[in-house]
Parts: sequence; C-alpha cells; structure tokens
Amino acid sequence: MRKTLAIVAILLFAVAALAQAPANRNANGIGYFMLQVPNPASMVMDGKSNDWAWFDPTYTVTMDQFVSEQAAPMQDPSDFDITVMMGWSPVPDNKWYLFAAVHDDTLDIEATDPGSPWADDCIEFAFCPIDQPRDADRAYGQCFVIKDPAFLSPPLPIIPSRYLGNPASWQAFCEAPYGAAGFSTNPPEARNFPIWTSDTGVDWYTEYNIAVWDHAEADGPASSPRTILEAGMFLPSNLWFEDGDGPWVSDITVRSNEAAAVQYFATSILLGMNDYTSPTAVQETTWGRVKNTF
Ligand SMILES: [Ca+2]
Ligand SMILES: [Ca+2]
Ligand SMILES: [Ca+2]
Repeated sequence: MRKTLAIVAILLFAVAALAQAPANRNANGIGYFMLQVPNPASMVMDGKSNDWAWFDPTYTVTMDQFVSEQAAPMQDPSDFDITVMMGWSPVPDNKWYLFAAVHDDTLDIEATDPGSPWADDCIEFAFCPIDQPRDADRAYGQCFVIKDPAFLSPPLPIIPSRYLGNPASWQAFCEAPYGAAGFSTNPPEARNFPIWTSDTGVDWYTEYNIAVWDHAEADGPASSPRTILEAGMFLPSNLWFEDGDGPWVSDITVRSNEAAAVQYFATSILLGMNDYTSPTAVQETTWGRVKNTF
C-alpha cells in the first residue's frame, strides 16, 4: 500500500509538473507581437497584402524565429521560407489577423477531403487566452487548420482541428461573422493545379481574421465566451506550418521545444497603435484624428 501511495504521489507530482508553463515558451526566445489594425474595415481577407502597408516591419516574424517541433533540421529557404505579420482589432471587430507569405519549391494543395487537411501545405493555428496546455479541458477545440481550399470539397478555408462533439458547431467558429480567409499565389496560376512547381519555386499567401474565445464550447459560438482583445493583452497562441510536398518532415512552429513538450502555446503581446511605428504614418495620424473625435 505504501508503495502504491508513493507511486500515486509521484504521478501527481508529474501531472503538476506538466501543468507548469516553461519559462521559455517561444522559438525566438522573446515572444511575438500582434499590432492593432488601424482600420479593420479596410482589411480584405483575399490573400493579398496591399491592405497591410500600415504594418511596422520591426514586428514581422521571419524564419529565424521558428523552430521544428520535432527538432528536425530546418529546411533550406528555397524549400520552405515563412514570413508572417500578425494583427488584432478591438471591439466591435475584435479579431486576430494574420498574413503569411511562404516561399516554397512546390505548392501542394491536392487534398479534397476537409477531414485530413494536414496532408498538404497548410497552417495550423491555435489560441488559449486562459493559458492552459492544449489538451486541457478548456483549451480543447481552439485549434484550426487553414489551407488553400481550391481542391477541397466543400471548399472550407478554415477547418476546426482537434475538437470534440459536433463538427457543424465547430465549423461555425471558422465562418462569418467570426472568421474569414483568403489565398493567392505568385504566379497566380499556381493554385489552379493540385501540385505546382518551377525552377524558382512559388510564393503562396494566406490571410485570415478570426474571433478569439476564452474557451470554445461544443455547442458553438452562441454558448462560448468571446475574448475582448485589448492593447497590452497577453495572448497565448501558436502557429504550425507544414510543407506538404514530399514526405512529411516536421511542424515549423513559434513555440519552443520546451513548450511543445508540455503542450503550452507561444506568447504574443497585443500592441496598441501608439506602441508601434507605422510606415503609413500619415494614414495613421488621420485615423488617430478621426478616432479622437469619437
Ligand atoms: Ca488583404
Ligand atoms: Ca517545399
Ligand atoms: Ca510545399
């Protein structure tokens, strides 16, 4: 009996240890930043970055700020090279924004079944404002996969991932008015093909916005508490990029291997409009003036 109790005590200690977030949760050792979108009404989720000219490039996330979740060697930039901008908007829009540009030797978007979105070039993303490990009860379900839906049937741009319960309820978190996404490629015709490659590769672009929830319930958005995004907020969130051409290599992620080991996410800080320097300061000033008249 004593031995059994000792084993139970050890297991409880192990569970408690697992519940601790490691000190270094971020692949870049610092953390990531989401910038307040100056004018959400001007943002079009079409996979084109012309509406991101306001973004301060200091906060662009480049490949040196990612690691392989499986500690695999990072791919050569000609094979897979990621650039990400992240934003957020306050109420009433109240969403997380992201624009990702990936240089890739081969675009692979051949999968037709939304039930297995990981087979192709894709991005998995997740958030947990209450900061629990992913498999903990309340974090479950706030994990989504986004991939070019050109060959998917139905063509769902954002697909819930790792959820329990009714798929239709979870899909509601991904669609208007809560989520939208758009895609484009350079050259534009690349996404007309299930697999496309060239000597110089291809650039593929993913843009989305999505509502954030303190926790997502299986009944859908109506029974889930929405997170109110504000400047200065700390938002545990994560990205995993997968290069779908050839055999699967690894998940390229923003969380540290230590965080992955205990299923915690990376950390982002929401910066307000006075906290960063916009390259389109004239527009920003105009917007600030308009805002001050409210
Ligand atoms: Ca756009
Ligand atoms: Ca590749
Ligand atoms: Ca690829």
